[in-house]
Amino acid sequence: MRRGRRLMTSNVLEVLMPQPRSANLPLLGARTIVAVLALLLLAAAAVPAAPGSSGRSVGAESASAAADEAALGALPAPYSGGDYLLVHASVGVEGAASYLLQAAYRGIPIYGSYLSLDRPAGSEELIPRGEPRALPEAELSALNTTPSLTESEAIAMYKAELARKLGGPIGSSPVDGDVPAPKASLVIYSFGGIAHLAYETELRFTLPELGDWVGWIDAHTGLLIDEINRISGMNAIAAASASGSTSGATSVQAAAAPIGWGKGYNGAQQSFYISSEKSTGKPTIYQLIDTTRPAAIKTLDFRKPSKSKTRPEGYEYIASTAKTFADTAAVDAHVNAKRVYLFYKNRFGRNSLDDKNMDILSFVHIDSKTMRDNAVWTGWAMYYGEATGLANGGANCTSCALDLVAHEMTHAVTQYTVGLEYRGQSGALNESISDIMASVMDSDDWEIGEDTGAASRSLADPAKYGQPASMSEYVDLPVDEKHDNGGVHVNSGIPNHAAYLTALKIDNADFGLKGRDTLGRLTYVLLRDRLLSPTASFQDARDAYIVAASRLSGLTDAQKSKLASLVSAAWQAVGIGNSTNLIDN
Ligand SMILES: [Ca+2]
Ligand SMILES: [Ca+2]
Ligand SMILES: [Zn+2]
Repeated sequence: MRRGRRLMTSNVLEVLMPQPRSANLPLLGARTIVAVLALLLLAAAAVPAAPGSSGRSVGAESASAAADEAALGALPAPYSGGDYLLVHASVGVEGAASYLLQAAYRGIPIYGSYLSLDRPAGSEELIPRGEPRALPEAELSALNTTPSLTESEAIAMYKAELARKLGGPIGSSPVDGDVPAPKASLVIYSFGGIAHLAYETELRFTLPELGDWVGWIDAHTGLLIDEINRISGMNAIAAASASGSTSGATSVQAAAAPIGWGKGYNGAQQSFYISSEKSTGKPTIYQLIDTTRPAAIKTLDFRKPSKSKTRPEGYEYIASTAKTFADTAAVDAHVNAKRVYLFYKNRFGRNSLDDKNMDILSFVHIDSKTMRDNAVWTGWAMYYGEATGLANGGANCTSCALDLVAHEMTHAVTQYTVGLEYRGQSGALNESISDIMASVMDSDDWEIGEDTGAASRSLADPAKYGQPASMSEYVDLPVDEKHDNGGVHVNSGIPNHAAYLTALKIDNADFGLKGRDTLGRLTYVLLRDRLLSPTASFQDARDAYIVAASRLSGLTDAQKSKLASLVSAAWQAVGIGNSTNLIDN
C-alpha cells in the first residue's frame, strides 16, 4: 500500500478510510466513525435488508448465489457511483454480507486498489475494510483513457515478448483442448510512479513449456510494463486469478462405472471408478476416467498425444486391458484428485474446483527439465512430472502425497475465488491458503509433503524448513522470478504459523469447536465470500479471518466472539494485528 497520497476522485472516500489503520477492526477511529455513521444513513436508505440464506443449501458454508445477484447494484453512494466497480457481493446467513469493490477512473479499474464492505448479520451497517491504493490526481489527469491498441493486438505483443524470453513460439500441442484462450482487459496500472492505461493480458500455454503468465501491456505503446509467472509447483518455488474454461463433454461414457484397482507409490492398494471403452475388433480397455459425479475426474498420459475426436483433451487417458492398473503415479494422481474433489464437495458443498463442476484433469509422466520432480496447477489442469528419486536430488514421487496434491488443487480454488496475485504478500497468502487446506485434508500432521520422503514446510514450526514464523523475521526479497516472486514460498511461513496457532488456540480454549476443522471452515468462508482482494496484505488476511469468524454457521454468538478473539490473538502472536508491524507489500 502506498501512503501519503491523495485519493484521486472523491474527497468523501478518503475520509472513509481508517487513518491510521485501526488495529482492531470494530474499534474505528472517531473520524472514521463519523464517516461510517454518515454512510449508514445512506446505507439504511438504499440497501434493502438482504433475504435470509436461500438457494444452494448443500454444505454448511454454502452462500446464496441468488442473493448475490439481488445485492448487485444495491450499494449506496459513493460506492454505487463511477468511482468504484463492484467485483463481488456475497450474502449469507441472516443477511451478513460482504462486498468487494475496486476503485475505478473513468470506468476503468485501478489495479491493486480495492475496498471491502462488510455488513454484519441482522444489521444494515456497512463497515469499510482495507484502504484502496490511491493514485495522485496528477498521475491520472495525464492519462489518455482511450486505448490505441486492441485486445488482440495486446495479446499478440505479449505472445511475442514471451516467445523471446522462453525461446520458442507460444502455443499448445497437439490439440490441448483444455488450455484456456488468451484474454486481455483494460486496467490502470501504476508502475514506477507512472499510471499506464494497460491491457492485463493472461496467457496460458503448453509450448515451449507449460506456462501461466499475466503481463501488463501499455495500451498506447504496446510495451510490456510488468509481468508475473504464476506457475511454480511443489519442488521449487501454482497459480492465481481469473477464470479458465472447463473441458467439453467426454465422449467416453462410464458403462455402469466399473471399479479399478491399483497400488500407489507408497504401496497401499486403492480402488477407484474407471470407464471402459470398446472399439470394434479390439479388446475392451479400461481408462482412468471417473464420470460418477457431475465433475469428471480424468487422468491422462502426457507421453501419448492424440488427435482423436474421442480424446478432446489431446492426450490418451491412462489405460489398462484389465481393471488393475500398474502405473503408480497415475493411480496416485487419480485417487488424490478424487479425494480433493470430495473434500470440497462434502465439507463445503463446493462443486469441483470452480464450483461449476469443471472436470478435473491430471496429466502424468511429464519428463521435461522444468517439470521433472514437480507437480503444478497450471491454471486449467494438474500436471505431474516424472520423479527421479531422493537419492538423485529429486523426489520419490510427485502425485503420491495427498497434502501436495491438495496444495496444488487449492491454488485452483483460490484462482476461482479470491484470485490472490502470485507475488509479494498476496502471493505468500496464496501459498499459505494452499498449505492450510492441505493440512486440513491431510489432518494427521502439520507438515507438507512428508509422504514423498522429504517434507518441505511445517505450519507448526516454519523455521524447521527455513521459513520465518513471525513478522520480525519477514524476508524482504525483490519481486522477481529469481527471488520466488518476492519470497512467496518464504514468507508464507508467517500466515501459515498464524493458522496453526489459530487451530491450537481453538483446541486449547475447549469451547465446543475443533481447531483444525474450524480453521478449514474459516479459510473456506474467506475464499467463498471473497473476503480478500487479489492484492491483499497479511494485515488484510488477519482482518478477513476475523470477519470469517462471524460467518460460520451453527455457532452461538458467544462462540463467534470467542473465535474472533482467538483468531486475533493468533495473528498478534506472529506480529500482525497492530499497525506498527505493517510492511509495505
Ligand atoms: Ca500426513
Ligand atoms: Ca502433511
Ligand atoms: Zn503452491
